[in-house]
Amino acid sequence: SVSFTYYMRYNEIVSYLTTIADTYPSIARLIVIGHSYEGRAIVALRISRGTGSNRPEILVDAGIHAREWIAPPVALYLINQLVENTANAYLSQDVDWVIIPSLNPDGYEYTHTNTRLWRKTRTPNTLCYGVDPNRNFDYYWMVAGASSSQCSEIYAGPRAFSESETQALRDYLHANSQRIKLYLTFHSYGNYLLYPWGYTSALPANNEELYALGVRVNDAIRAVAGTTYSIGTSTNLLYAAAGGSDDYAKGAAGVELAYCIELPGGGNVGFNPPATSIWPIVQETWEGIKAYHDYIRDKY
Ligand code: 0X9
Ligand code: ZN
Repeated sequence: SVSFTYYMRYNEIVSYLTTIADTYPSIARLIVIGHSYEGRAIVALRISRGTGSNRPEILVDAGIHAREWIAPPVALYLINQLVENTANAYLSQDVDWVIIPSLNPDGYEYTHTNTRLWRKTRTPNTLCYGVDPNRNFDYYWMVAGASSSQCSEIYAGPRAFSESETQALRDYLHANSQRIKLYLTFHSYGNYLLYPWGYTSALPANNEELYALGVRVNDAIRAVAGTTYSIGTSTNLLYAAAGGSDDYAKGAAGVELAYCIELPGGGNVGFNPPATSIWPIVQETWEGIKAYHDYIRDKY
C-alpha cells in the first residue's frame, strides 16, 4: 500500500499501482509506457470513471529528475485520492487521468542506493553516466541551457531522444495527443509554476491563459497553509533550458496547456525534504491539482 511517511522505493511504487489496478479494474488500468535503460518497466495508471471516447485527459508525470524525491509522492497521492477516496469520484467523471509517478526509475533507485543527489538517467556513456532527460526532448534540442559534455548535470545526450525514458513519454504523448488537454510534470524545488517556453524568452500565444490558470492554482495551494508559487515562463522566471518535456508536449505534441511544477524544497540541499514534509506538501499540492481539473472540466 501507499505511504506518505517515508520515500518509497521504485518496486513499492510499482506494487502500489499494480494493486490499485487489480482492486479497482473498472476505474484504474496499469499501463507500461516503456522501459528504462536498466530494464525497469515505466508504469502509468490510467484513471477513468467515464464512458465514451474523446474524453479530455490530464497527463501527469513525476521523477524525471532522480533526486527530486518530493515529486513522486505528489503523483501517488493523486492516485490515492482519485481512486480510493469516493468523495473525489467527480474528478474522474468527465476527465481521464494518466499518472506516471516515476519517469526515471534507474536514476531514482541510484539515489537510494548510491548517490542521493543523482539527477540524470543511468545510461553509460564513454566518460560519464547519464543524460539529463529534461534536456533530451527534440524540441529546439540543445539551443539553450544544455550541455554537450557527458559529465555535465545538464548533458542533453548524444542526440535528441537518446534515452528510452524520454522515448517512452514521447511515444505516449503522440499516441494520445488528441485527448491530452493538460500536461503536468512535477519537479523540485523552488515553488514555481513554470510554463513554456524554456528554449526562448518569447511568450507562447496562449500566455494569458497559462498565467491565469497558474493564478487559480496558486490561490488554491495558498489557501491550505500559505505556501505561494511564482508563475511564468521557464525562461523568464527561471532560466533558458531547451529540450524539456513541457516544451515538447506543447510545441511538438500540441498540448496547449503544459506546466512544470517546481515543488517546495527542504532539507539541507533543497532536494531532500524530511519524510515528515511529504504529508503537508502533498496535501497542499492536491488542492492545486484539483484547481487544474476544474478548469479542464469546465473548458471541455
Ligand atoms: O532545469 C530543469 O530541468 C527544471 N528545473 S530543475 O531544478 N527541476 O532541474 C526546469 C525545467 C523548466 N522547463 C524547461 N526549461 N523546458
Ligand atoms: Zn527537475
